[in-house]
Amino acid sequence: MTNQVAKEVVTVPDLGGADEVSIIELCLSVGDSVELEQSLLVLESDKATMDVPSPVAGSLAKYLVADGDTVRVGDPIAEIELSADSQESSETAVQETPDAPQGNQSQSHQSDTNKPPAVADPSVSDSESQEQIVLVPDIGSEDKIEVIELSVSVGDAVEEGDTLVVLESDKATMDVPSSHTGIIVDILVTEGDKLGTGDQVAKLQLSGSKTVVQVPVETAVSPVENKTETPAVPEVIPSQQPKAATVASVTASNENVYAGPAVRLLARELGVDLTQVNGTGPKGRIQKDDLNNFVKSALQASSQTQNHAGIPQVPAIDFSQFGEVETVKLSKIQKVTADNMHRNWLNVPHVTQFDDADITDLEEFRKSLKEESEKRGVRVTPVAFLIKAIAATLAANPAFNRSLTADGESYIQKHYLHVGMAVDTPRGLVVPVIRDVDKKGIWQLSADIMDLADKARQGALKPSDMQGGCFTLSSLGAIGGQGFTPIVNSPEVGILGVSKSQIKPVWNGAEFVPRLMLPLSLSYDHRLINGGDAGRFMTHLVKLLGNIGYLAL
Ligand code: CAO
Repeated sequence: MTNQVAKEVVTVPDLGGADEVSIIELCLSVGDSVELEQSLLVLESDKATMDVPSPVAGSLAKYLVADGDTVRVGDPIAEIELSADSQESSETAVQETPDAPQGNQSQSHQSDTNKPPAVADPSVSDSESQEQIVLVPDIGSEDKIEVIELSVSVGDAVEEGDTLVVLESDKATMDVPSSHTGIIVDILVTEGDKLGTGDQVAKLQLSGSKTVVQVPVETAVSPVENKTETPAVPEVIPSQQPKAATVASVTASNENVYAGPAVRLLARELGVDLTQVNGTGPKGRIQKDDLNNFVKSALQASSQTQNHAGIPQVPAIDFSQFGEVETVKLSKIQKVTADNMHRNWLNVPHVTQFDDADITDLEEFRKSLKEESEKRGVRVTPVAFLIKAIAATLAANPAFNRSLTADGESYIQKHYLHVGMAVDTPRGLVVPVIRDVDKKGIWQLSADIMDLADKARQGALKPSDMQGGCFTLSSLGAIGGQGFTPIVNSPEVGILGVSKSQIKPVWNGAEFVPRLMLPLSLSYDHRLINGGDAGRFMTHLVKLLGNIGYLAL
């Protein structure tokens, strides 16, 4: 038993003939967990791109190279801290010391996986013919693999390296590239055929020798569901194929996507269509960062669409061109209010209904309370009567005391009567809730109004003070105005806007008489409230305010 963490140094595997290659992408960060066969980095020669998969599972201790470095076969490239499983299985096969990198370790592990064989059959040529037959190379298995795509047609001009057909097993997708430049004179397979090593694929017409060539297979370790892979020029190595390195997506496709297996795997996991992603790597190769940036901007675009519900955004304007300006940050309350208003405006189909309540008698009665109000230290304003009348009207019109469920399939009928009251504060608009209004008299309600309005202005309201409202009152009476259309405070379904009372001439059947009239505007959610419901609500409310004796009943 040892407490030491075993490590494996991964080296550059056999490059299939390439002398030196550049590192064009480090796929992981230090500390990342590494799965067996997960791409550690991407190498690129002048002809091909190769992902170097990890020969062991564990976590990335460090990279021993940097992006842009040039490396050769056997150069150490990364150090992996082995997981418990890897340690057990590596007792015989893996060297644990970082000081002794083992150039073939990767190969020993790789041999377990579905890879092209180490050595392909040599080319066979006939210099007297103009034709060349392309064969399936050594696919490292006795099994036959299905042709899933014919990438060319008879008559097509192909260049050396162009993909002729794509094969797919349950573990890998392989492109069979053309070994020479020429014209396709015959395709010797059809989609769905099962091919094995040495089977004929296509016949080329070319000027030169007749050559029967076994070309290397370009393999992607992970299954490639997205067939939109990429072109690049694959390296043709008649005598030897890459062993440990997995040649990445250097394959042709209609959509011209060029990305490595790690990026493709991530794209599949995220559901990203790689044809939509711009590659910023060499030859337009899609890097992990390209994918990340694509996802980020897609999320941003989607959140903007949600915020604006598909409505074109107001263009940003530089107002300083018209005169002196300053930019002031919104307070938290202002931002929350803006979000809530926008959400409610967009979600709730609003209708607003108007009426005037004759509060001549109400005001006379309220003024008669002045002396007692002073004794009690309570200020009684029309708002206390409005809130009391709203609760009574809600009780008589329960349709206004409902909320639609989020799925729109049901409504919640509330059997309590809590009324919210919009309060204008220097920090912004807040709506504290007066609870159980039906159980309180005008004195208590007036005290509650004063208390909550004070707390609101001092910023001392608790979140619970602003929750649970059934309906909202927005009274601008002390400020002014003849009427306005308030926005429903969803999930409530109704809100009453109250404007400044005025003496108006009212026809009593015989003559015009001066009466104190209070303008009311009732906005409602037309999903749950019909015009009839609203008409009944308003009529009931106007009746109560016109004769507060009813409130005592
Ligand atoms: N018409 C005429 N006068 C009115 C009135 C009305 N509809 N409502 C209240 N008043 C008078 C009262 O009679 C009182 O005057 P007196 O002291 O002479 O009797 C004075 O206005 C009281 O005003 P107030 O604002 O101090 O107290 P209030 O109880 O009327 O209102 C509150 C309390 C918290 C509702 C109010 O202060 C407030 O903040 N209103 C703003 C609500 C708002 O911003 N709504 C918009 C939301 S959506 O944008």
